[in-house]
Amino acid sequence: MARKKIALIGAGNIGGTLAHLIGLKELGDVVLFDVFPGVAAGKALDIMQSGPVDGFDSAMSGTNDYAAIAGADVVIVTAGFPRMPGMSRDDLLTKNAGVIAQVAEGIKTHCPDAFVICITNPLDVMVWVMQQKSGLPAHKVIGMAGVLDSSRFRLFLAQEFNVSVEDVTAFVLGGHGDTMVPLTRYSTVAGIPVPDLIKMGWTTQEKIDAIVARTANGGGEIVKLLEKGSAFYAPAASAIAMAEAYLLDKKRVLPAAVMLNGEYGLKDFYVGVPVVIGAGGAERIVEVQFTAEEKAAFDKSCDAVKKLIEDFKKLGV
Ligand code: TXD
Repeated sequence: MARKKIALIGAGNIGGTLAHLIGLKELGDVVLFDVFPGVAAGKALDIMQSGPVDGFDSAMSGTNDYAAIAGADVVIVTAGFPRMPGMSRDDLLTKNAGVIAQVAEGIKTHCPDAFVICITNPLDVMVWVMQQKSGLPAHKVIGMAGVLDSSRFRLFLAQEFNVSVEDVTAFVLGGHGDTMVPLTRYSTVAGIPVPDLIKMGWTTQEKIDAIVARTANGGGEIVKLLEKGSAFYAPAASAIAMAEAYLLDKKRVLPAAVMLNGEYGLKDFYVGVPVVIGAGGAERIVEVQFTAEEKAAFDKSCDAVKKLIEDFKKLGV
């Protein structure tokens, strides 16, 4: 069987890291697409040259020609502009919506059967634009944010409890970042929910509140440290977990931005919820029962996403 083909649209920090991980995990061949084809080709060649050392054979190439993504099985999209000092969220929305519309056209023309994972910010709106403009079925177009947010949450919880990250699970919902909704009663250490761990004296509510706040600001904390650019190792690892779930039909239950179709009482827009990812794409949305407090937080998060979609519609891109 031929190796799988994975197209990475955007060969920046996340794009390059994605390509490296794909090689190391032997997930398939890679086409790196960027408006700067030299950067894409340079990274492709550099990573391929690590293959003999690390023992992988993935073929990698860089391009600015959409024809090169023809027949891709998976497309991961990071193309766009980062937020610069002085730029408003609306500026980012306008610029990146135009980029995503172009990318959607390229995918629609050259690989309409692909599974598409969108990463570009503002995430929940960009993935919606991708689905609308590409016309691909909604279960084949999803957004990465929840895996990253929950991975950050898991790390901070593991550090608080001094246990392995492997034994910590976390459950987050809602839009990416600020409005993320962590469900602590579904977040556990080896199956023991966080509220029980508070009762057991392992931690305090105050400490958990601080961890939740740090998680929601997880991206900002890194932007501040890096001074230029945003997080890329953990975002890339998160998207790879989603691609792997699809390519290997693992049916993993991961939080992702998906198109809701009546679930959680909502329709026709993307927001982060847990979903089963397998060979069918986003195969099944997990709908949990909220407490009143959780529902209020989720509604607030959805309202923030809806407001951005309304802003986008006014742009007429
Ligand atoms: O959880 C999440 N979803 C995120 C999202 C976590 C971290 C970062 N997140 C967002 O991902 C971030 O706000 C950005 O919107 C994207 C990509 O982040 P990255 O760090 O990789 O940004 P870079 O290094 O600036 O790379 C973007 C590349 C760069 O090489 C540009 O030349 C290219 O995108 N670019 C394009 N490629 C193709 N087509 C077009 N039109 C285009 N415009 C820019």
